[in-house]
Amino acid sequence: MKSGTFTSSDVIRASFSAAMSSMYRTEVPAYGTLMSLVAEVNSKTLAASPELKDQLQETDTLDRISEERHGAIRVGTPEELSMLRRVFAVMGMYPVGYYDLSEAGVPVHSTAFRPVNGDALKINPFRVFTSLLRLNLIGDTGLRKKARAILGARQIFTDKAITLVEKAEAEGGLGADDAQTFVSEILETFRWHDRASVSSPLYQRLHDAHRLIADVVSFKGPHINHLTPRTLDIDAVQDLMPEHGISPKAVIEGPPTRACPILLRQTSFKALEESVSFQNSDGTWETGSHTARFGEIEQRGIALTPKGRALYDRLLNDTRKIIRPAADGSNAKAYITALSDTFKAFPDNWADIRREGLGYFRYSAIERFAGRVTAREAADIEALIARGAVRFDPIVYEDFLPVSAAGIFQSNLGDEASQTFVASPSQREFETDLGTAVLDEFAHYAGLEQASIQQCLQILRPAAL
Ligand code: OOG
Ligand code: NI
Repeated sequence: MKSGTFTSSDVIRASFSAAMSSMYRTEVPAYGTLMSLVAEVNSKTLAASPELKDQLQETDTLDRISEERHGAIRVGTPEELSMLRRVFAVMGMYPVGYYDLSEAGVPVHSTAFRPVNGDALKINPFRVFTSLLRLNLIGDTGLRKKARAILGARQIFTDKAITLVEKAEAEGGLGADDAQTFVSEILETFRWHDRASVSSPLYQRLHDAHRLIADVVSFKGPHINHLTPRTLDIDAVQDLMPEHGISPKAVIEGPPTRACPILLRQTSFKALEESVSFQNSDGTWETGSHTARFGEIEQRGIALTPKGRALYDRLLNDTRKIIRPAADGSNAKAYITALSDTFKAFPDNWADIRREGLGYFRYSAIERFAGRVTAREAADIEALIARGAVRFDPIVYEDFLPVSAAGIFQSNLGDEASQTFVASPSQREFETDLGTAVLDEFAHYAGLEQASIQQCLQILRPAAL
């Protein structure tokens, strides 16, 4: 097949994200409620701020503003992870970043599969935060062996899905019919199974080792555990959730409310207790419950440089030394106050954030200055900014935050005391299991910034040079 007849990977991703959304809204009605609330708050926010509306009109697709931005899954084996890498590649999604969650008491490490280039992000920014279970962090060797055997015996992809991935790899893409079949076959992998593949006593043992182990090992597939639309006012949605009959987690993860948003703020409603059945050894089914699926919202700000990120991490740490948010919300107010106070040390205007090298910016030349700056100015981005010939806008952070991710995990694993593991980041091992290296997000943002500077200098360079 000629490449011109392939469906673009961006289109396949958009159709996958829409299919996931519709499946999840049917399976988890509270998620549908959250989606409506987000859409309502977004349209109110836009109506109240024509400037924001204009700005978004230029950079985003306004009519899709409330659509899903990410989802998350957890897999059990290196084989599952590396096959997922191949599946996501068909949809133009590549692994960016390495997140070690063991430090935060969750026995997984993760990456995010996402579109990388600007155009692809604009067409559809859907990402999947993907975690690999680390059974070797579990002390009980007997249970570990059992879990490995169960995971090793399951096949989370349909035969057709595998065939189509192989076809896409061999031919360089999928035609329209194949693309459509691919999306519906892949959807099967993320579907909920209300029949567990383990007995009730074994589920209990896995659950006692860690709730997450039970979630990954006990089912036929890695059900999507949440989807996350974008909100333009996360504080408003957090406050409104209870009125709509959904119970939000105690506090919003990430930085406090700011004039200049940084990184990522996210919150979720608590995972639902869902009815499942376990097969007894005599073949009969026994009813029980499992808690895994929830809904989340996100609001993104500027991508920070390593220096900015170090400041963010330090301030978050300092806050947590004063007060740790309790899962039941009892100290939420005090936590928010402490967080806002501590973050006063993080500059809150774009000029200072830029001057201090804390964030990444996209520079653009003001066309009417072309040919009207001196050779000396044209070689120096700072001089061009001072002259008003170049403007700068924040580059949006498209990735995730391990402490926030752990907070999201934790709030959905129940309120019981969290477990501790020895922090053991192992990016090498993760990449070996994945079958490739993950993209370094800092290098990526720095590259985007640098390219925008080069382009400005090029445009504004006097003709004689
Ligand atoms: C993933 C939690 C992480 C986020 O937005 O930080 C995440 C999970 O619970 O599997 O999705
Ligand atoms: Ni999430």
